[in-house]
Amino acid sequence: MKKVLCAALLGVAISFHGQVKVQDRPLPLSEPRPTAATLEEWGGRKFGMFIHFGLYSELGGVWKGKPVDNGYSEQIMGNAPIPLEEYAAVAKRFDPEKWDPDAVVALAKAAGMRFIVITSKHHDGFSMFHTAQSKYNVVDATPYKRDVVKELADACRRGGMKFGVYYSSIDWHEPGMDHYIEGNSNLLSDAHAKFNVAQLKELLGGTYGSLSEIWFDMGKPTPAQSKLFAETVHKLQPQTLVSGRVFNYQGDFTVMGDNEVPEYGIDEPWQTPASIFGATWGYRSWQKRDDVQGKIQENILRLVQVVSRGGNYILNIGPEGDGSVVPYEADVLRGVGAWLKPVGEAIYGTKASPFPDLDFGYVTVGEHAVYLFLKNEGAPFRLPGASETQWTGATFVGNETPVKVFADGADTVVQPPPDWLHEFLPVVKLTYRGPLRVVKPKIAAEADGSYRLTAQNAEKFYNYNGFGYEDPKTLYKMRWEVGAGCYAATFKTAGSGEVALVAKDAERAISISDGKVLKVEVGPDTAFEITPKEPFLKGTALPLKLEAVLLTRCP
Ligand code: FHN
Repeated sequence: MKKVLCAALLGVAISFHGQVKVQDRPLPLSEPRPTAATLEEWGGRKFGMFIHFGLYSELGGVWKGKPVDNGYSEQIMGNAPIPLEEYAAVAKRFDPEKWDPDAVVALAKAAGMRFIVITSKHHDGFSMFHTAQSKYNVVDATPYKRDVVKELADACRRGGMKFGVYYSSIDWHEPGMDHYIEGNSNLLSDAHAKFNVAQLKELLGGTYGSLSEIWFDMGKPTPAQSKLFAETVHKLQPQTLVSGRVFNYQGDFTVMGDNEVPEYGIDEPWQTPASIFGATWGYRSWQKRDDVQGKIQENILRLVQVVSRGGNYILNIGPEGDGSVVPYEADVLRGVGAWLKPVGEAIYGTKASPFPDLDFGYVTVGEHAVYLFLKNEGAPFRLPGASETQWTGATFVGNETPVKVFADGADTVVQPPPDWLHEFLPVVKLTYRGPLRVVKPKIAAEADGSYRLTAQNAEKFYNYNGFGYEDPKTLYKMRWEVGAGCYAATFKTAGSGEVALVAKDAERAISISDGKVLKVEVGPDTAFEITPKEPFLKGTALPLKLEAVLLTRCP
């Protein structure tokens, strides 16, 4: 009864072993928040367009005739540095008459992107929307006089494209905040937090329609300020996702570091933001742009890596000061789209790979199908631990060429026909009936059948976007695959505390300290896991440093 009640209250997770267990992940934050269906839909979009567009686009990474190369070009004000009045004067000539929002939406579609997020205000504090909070905005301060964010929101609505905005919590245009500090981790005054809330109300009040996400970025808000920002968004639009860079664990999705593809699976919705050239997001007139094919392939690979680990990929363009899209960037996007179009079923709406890292490439999981993205010629390809799945066939996606699939021990072997590799990253679809059963490889046992579990050989799980940009992640779960049976577990720890031990069917709360010995049963389909004591909140770290757990067989 207790277990059923817990499962009902906390939700349940079905593991790839086909088992139902109490949810071993953080509890959601305060309501209202986006529903599970919204999160699922957001997670299924997989590929979107980021746009960094602002006064800095007009400068194109050049100040007083010289390239400024000591940081991102959208931060040229801080990098050059440019005095506030001189930077603000750029607005007088910012007239992006070639800005064509419908063409931008069409380009996103050609790339296979399913959402667009544009900078409504970057760190320079210049608003690209018609705010009533300051005249320092694109309508009141430029010859263009039109609301760029609104123009794009309307084009997205016309084109059936999801739309969101980037919002910098810091503002170099504010007195006392007018300079770059390390990590962009400026503290926010109460007055500035109020200013942000007033702008958020404008952005979410209806003028810009329903926002799919609001991409908070940077600054070092207090926990109360982060909560205030997230609550302001959700009160107005409960289904708008708040990015993790609102910090203090208040976001609805995790944001990786810039251009970072994580090495770990992550147990919550997440996104990798990427720029076409890692050194800038805003337009840089002097950027050397060559090898467009290489750039296309680099971005296809990053998209697939992110999707195979369960995330969304948002790829940036930096329009020029006249509003035009850099032709090279458009070519890269179209190139990715040309690859993606015939294999879209292997990307959109898929789930993360249940396999450990695979030498041949990447895997995603769809409806009764596993997709293999083949990086190299090393056929045949092996899927470890999947032989208990009832495979029903395999073909290349896009051209339906049949592929052989057969079992070899615990491996499933995939053998394409001779001369199969004609294009970059082809995709094979393996269909199956019933559940997808994948037995994870066990960690190596000692000669006497015992195990030494350490942080090094654990599968680790993190919460991201903690207290600030420099403190992005919290280790909250460690998991080890070991043989089934009864063990005496001896804990070696620095410190002591209460944790939950998940070993067979359910978790149990235990106090552990150095030298503690406990009897543990591990089931045939379960792993040995340590998490904070349940229920725990997003961001709760393990309360102690676990040096090792020695598992010796019961007599
Ligand atoms: O400081 C910003 C940067 O200019 C850019 O907007 C990126 C995009 O992820 N975010 C911050 C750095 O991570």
